[in-house]
Amino acid sequence: MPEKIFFISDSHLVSPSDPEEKSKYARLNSFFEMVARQKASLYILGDYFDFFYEYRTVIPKQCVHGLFLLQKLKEAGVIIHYLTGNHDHWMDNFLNDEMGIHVYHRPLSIELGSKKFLLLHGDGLSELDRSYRWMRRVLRHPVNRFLFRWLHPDAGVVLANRLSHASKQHDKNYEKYVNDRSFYGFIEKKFSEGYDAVLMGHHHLPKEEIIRNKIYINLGDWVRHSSYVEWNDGHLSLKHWTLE
Ligand SMILES: [Mn+2]
Repeated sequence: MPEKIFFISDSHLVSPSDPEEKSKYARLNSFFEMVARQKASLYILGDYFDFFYEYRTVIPKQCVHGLFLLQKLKEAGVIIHYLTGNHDHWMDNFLNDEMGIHVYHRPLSIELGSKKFLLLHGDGLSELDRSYRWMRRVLRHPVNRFLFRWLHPDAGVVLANRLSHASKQHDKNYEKYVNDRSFYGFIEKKFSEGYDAVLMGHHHLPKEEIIRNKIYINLGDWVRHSSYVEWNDGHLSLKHWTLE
């Protein structure tokens, strides 16, 4: 049987007690059940959680339900790959070591059939992300990570949720990316380096474009679109999940 693979990005999970989250958890859960039934593999291209921080001993409560969904997938035999996004700068080894999820902190190159695919989250590529680039340096800086670790988690998580909320305001409408082509230079460069397809997320806008016979796909998100990509029988297709 040919290999089946699914790709998703940007579910930005927060606590399921948040009323707006209810439908998202239900949609993801039924999508994951389908992935498990198909015995497929799953690539998550970042920002699965809206906030994730690895304390040495503490898991933020608001991540538990999302981890539980991943654990169910693992137990069903699904191989999960996770590429970190701009909400995952503080992810270390927990998913890898304790849950058997393959975590990558860099763009990932894979081969399917005879095609070469580049997978990445996509943050910082667009000119519209320029102000974010310095923030990324601040967030990733080891001294800041160290300081954050020594805040009591109740204070740290509240602070992080505020920051995340602020960055959401900043990204208020992802529509800003609709006509943005400032990152296409990067994509074209990857095509000339020999990639046949580039898959990324971050823009929260599902999009599929053929450029010189090669494919650029933005996976969209699970906040509004429930969009995903399926690799089946040698073909990539961008689809939308509806509750079963
Ligand atoms: Mn993102």
